[in-house]
Amino acid sequence: MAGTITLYGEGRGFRVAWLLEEMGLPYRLRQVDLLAGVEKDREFLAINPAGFIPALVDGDTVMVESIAIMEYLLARYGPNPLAPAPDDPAFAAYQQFLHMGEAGLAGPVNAIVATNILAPEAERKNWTADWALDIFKSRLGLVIRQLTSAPFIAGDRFTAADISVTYALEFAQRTIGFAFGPVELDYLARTTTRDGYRRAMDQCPATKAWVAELTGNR
Ligand SMILES: N[C@@H](CCC(=O)N[C@@H](CS)C(=O)NCC(=O)O)C(=O)O
Repeated sequence: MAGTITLYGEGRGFRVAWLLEEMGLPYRLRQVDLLAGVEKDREFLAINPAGFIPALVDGDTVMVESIAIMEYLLARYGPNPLAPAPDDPAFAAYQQFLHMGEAGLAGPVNAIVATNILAPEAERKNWTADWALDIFKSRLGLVIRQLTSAPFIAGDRFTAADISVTYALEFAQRTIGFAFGPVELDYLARTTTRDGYRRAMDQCPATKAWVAELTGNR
């Protein structure tokens, strides 16, 4: 029996909201304000004692890790064309880029963002942050190579791997001001004009306000 789906937190929770919108699954978003101090949010800490977002509650199921949550939803409420089946020629690229979006792109950017915001002034410029940026750039090279031969990251059609990678590219734009070339910008124009993306943005007020602030549209 399916339960009521509750998504805790925006941030990478945007990936999950976008997927839920694309799949047409009902859910509610429960805000988690990390800046206000997650230690004060006892209800959320009972869901994720480690205190990071996003988390998903679906009936008795409790999960963290945005990519794992996406795989759970696609398997639990699938099959769905957003997740190519193992016998689909797009399957290998799908799996690879679904995970690379976090492990090779957004994850390394996290280290740079934390350094820029939280590290003592004298420690902001350091070898590890430069290394993390090099990792991001090298994986981005694989993304660009793929996108020069196909409109979407796993091939001809939009999949959940595009949600993973699009989020990562926008995260890098918004946090470290990473400047992308025409291939990536054309790709972002394709993925972020989808109705599912717009609906997710409407459901995620903190993300929407952040983007508006960055683009001066307040
Ligand atoms: N690999 C995790 C990363 C989660 C993550 O870094 N979340 C950020 C916000 S988007 C966060 O909660 N940071 C605070 C912390 O990690 O304590 C995922 O994909 O869900």
